[in-house]
Amino acid sequence: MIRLEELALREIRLPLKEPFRISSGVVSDRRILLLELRDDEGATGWSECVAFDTPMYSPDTIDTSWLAITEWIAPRVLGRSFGDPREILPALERDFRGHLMPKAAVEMGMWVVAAERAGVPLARLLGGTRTHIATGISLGIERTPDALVEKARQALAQGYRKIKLKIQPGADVEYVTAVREALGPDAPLMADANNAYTLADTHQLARLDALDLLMIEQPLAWDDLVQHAELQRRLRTPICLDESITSLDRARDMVTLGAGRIVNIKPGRVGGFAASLAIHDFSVQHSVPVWCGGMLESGIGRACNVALASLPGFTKPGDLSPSARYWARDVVTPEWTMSDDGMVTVPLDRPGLGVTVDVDRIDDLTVRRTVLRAPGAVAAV
Ligand code: OSB
Ligand code: MG
Repeated sequence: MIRLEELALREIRLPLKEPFRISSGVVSDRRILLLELRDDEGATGWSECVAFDTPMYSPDTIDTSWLAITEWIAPRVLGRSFGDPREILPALERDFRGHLMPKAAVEMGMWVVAAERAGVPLARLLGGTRTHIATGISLGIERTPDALVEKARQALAQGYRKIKLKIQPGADVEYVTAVREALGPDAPLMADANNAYTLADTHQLARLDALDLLMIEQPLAWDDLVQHAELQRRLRTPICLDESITSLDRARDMVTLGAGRIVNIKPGRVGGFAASLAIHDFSVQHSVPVWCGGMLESGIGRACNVALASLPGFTKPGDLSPSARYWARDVVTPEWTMSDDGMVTVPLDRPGLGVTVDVDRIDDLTVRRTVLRAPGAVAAV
């Protein structure tokens, strides 16, 4: 049983060490929406909304998410009893379209509170079995192939188990070829286009087949499945869907249509943990490999991703780089780290997120905060 008494929203600004460029936009000063939750017995938890500043990845943004939580999501959960965190998303989905990222932030926060209350690590509550998770890095678009080669070389030397190269027309075959030649035939490379192509580019994309990539992520439109199926029939390289998979239904459609062979699960994109678990279970049943994507999260969102990625079906390395790849200083202690052989350790020695949220640091970074309470609830002292 879980009953939320209080939900606080905060926006923090956390500058990335260097701007991250994808085909659809660039992120430099990360605006992050964090949630602090408290239940009727005083158990607390933190969660992160993965939306960006602008709708360049999905329709959600920081500002629309803030509005959606305060106006429509919080009133559906505050003061209401849920027997199981799996009941939360259905309650948020009824006659309420879209806004999956803020829905996910609240839903995941309630799982964190449930884990705290039960005294178990979040990874265990979700059904995770792995203690260490193979880690990949996502490299943004660089000005020249040489600049990308340098970054990729460093990543391989650091131990990363998968290197994802962001591509777009004009920065694709030449760039990936340069990296393949520099790193050798065994380097675990993949590409991510973030919707930069159309079927008219099939010939260019098929040239990537010669480069032996693990997969190509979301080459076509962000909400497409049918054209990806057409493209997959003409490519040897497996297509991995990211943006297009917003629910279990879309994962089913992917399999039905042959629109892709691998799924990138970002819990923040699909409405939270219950939907992620459903997609995971479905994918395992259908022998579809899954892995955990990233959204340049702070250490709080990263804790959620690491917990999810500990499930057995997450058989490919996740975009779970350590804190130091992104930030001069993270908002959790200890910060997230990676071993020399590219593994992140699942924190199983304590309940909830498994890391301590540095509230003083978050206070320093906060630019706005608002507290919502259940009807009749009393403010915490
Ligand atoms: O498509 O996975 C993506 C970052 C911003 C927007 C979209 C994506 C990404 C990443 C970052 O690939 C992965 C990470 O968090 O390290
Ligand atoms: Mg992607």
